[in-house]
Amino acid sequence: MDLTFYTNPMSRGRIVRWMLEETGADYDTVYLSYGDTMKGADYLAINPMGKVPAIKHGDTVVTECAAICAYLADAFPEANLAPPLSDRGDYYRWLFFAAGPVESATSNKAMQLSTAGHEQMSGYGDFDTMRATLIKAVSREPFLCGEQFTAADVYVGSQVGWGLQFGTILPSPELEAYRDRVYARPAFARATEIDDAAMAEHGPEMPAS
Ligand SMILES: N[C@@H](CCC(=O)N[C@@H](CS)C(=O)NCC(=O)O)C(=O)O
Repeated sequence: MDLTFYTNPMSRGRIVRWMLEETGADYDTVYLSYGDTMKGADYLAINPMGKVPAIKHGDTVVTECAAICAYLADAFPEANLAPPLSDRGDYYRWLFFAAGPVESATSNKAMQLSTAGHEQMSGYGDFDTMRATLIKAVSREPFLCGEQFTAADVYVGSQVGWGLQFGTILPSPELEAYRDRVYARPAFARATEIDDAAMAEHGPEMPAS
């Protein structure tokens, strides 16, 4: 089955590139430009949000990084990136925790938005509670589900790594140690090399400094 990856090298697409490299699958990459081909009719037919990343596997389209990571783990079981069906509690829990509470808390932090006074209706309550919960999750060693590295580590590890890099998550020894453990994966190094190399041709234009 054909597998196509829609991305821009400066985007959350890096998470999916890492996951694709973990699976060992063959795939084609289609690079899209911000505000241009990303909002063109051809790509809007794939993702009406006009956002990257997305994948097309045969006739199946998947968007949303966390969903793509979970889908690829199931589509390529030989890569062993999902726990057995009977043991997926932590896997689903932390994958969805990162896609919902962590993603919205870090985005709000970057935009200097606070949930103060609205904690009970906010999906992540307040930032510090989200962070303390994340620290507990990553304190299980070596990975979120124990010995097995899974798609949840690709997604949660990316959220942790980006949060520490961009200052939206205050460091802690547990978060840094977890980031180092997951970033040591050879597939992470391969994915980073591919996307770094694609930056000159396909990345967004940077303002001259
Ligand atoms: N919830 C989506 C977020 C995707 C997203 O916001 N992508 C950004 C790049 S990191 C994008 O494509 N922005 C372009 C735009 O909105 O025009 C996911 O997890 O995949």
